[in-house]
Amino acid sequence: MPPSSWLQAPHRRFNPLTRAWVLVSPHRTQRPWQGEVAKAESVPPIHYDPTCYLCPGNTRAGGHQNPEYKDVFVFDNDYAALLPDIPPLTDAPHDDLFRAERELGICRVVCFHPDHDLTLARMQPREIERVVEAWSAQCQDLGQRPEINYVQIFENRGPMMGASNPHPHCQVWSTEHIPDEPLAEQAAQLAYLESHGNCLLCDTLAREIQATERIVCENQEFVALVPFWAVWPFETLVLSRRHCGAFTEMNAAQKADLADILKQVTTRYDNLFQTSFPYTMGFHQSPTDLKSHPEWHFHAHFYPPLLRSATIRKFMVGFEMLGMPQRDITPESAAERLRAVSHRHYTLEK
Ligand code: H2U
Ligand code: ZN
Repeated sequence: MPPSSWLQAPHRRFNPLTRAWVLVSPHRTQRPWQGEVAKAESVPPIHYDPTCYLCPGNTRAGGHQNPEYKDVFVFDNDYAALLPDIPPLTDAPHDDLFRAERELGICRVVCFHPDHDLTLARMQPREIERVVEAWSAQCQDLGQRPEINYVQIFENRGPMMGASNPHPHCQVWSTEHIPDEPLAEQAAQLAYLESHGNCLLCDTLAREIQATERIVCENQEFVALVPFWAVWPFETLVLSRRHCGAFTEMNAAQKADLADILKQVTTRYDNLFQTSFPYTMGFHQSPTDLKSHPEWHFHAHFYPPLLRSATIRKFMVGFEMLGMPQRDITPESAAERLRAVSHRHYTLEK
């Protein structure tokens, strides 16, 4: 095989952000598929659902009543995975083999909009900007608490990703310890800064802009791309053009453009298979541990499970569970497909 054909040959790619590898098998995209190809059924919109725990004015499962909110509404999770006020667990095992320690935290839910039927893709940019403002305010509020050292914001979109409710919302889990994923990214970014004197993601973005083939969409402040090392078929990384560490460091222009790029990415996702595209999305940013973190570059990860249609998903099983992640379609062809679909939401075309 000539050396230039590496893109057609099975290969592995390195993710410098997590320092893990992904196996790419481009030759397998030709293999026959006899599985299901059905389109997801569309259901008529419900703007207010009297049985929804998140709709304005309704009573939540925990017994609290939601206000008649008009834009964004934040509340403490009624079934929080973490609690802010537990004493140190002095009786917990703490040796080389069995180790447990306290994890303090605060969990909240952010309702994006009173309309039960909306999604980020179909909200107005100004409305998404209010959500960005709310995320920033949450980071400010939670981050200033001495017991909180990391604020993780994430959205589970769609039942395929385990979202418990279609009402547009996300979760905020803030913790005493930095969780494993951002911790691994922090170590890699710090090591890169120390060895290269530059930011890892600033350098990555410069290379991606030069290469162009993995870029999906962009605006003045942000670029969305399928990273060279993407694991999920249509995974994207949303990178701030400026070296900025966290929500709390963003100016008004950055917040407006973050709202815009989130709408652009989610619209292209929905248009790909003409469905409300499922994903887990979240932001990675510097910890709130009062230390200086010049290594941190703010970004969002979109991890969508769909592979071939509105119902056919990629499973991380078998070799992926026991060996390492693997993908068939290349990140370059995934980016090409996301670029090729309209920037206008398909529901507006009808
Ligand atoms: P997910 O859709 O990503 O599961 O998020 C919904 C969260 O909302 C979930 O963590 C919380 C659940 O605990 N929730 C409440 O706090 N109160 C309710 O009445 C319903 C759901
Ligand atoms: Zn609702």
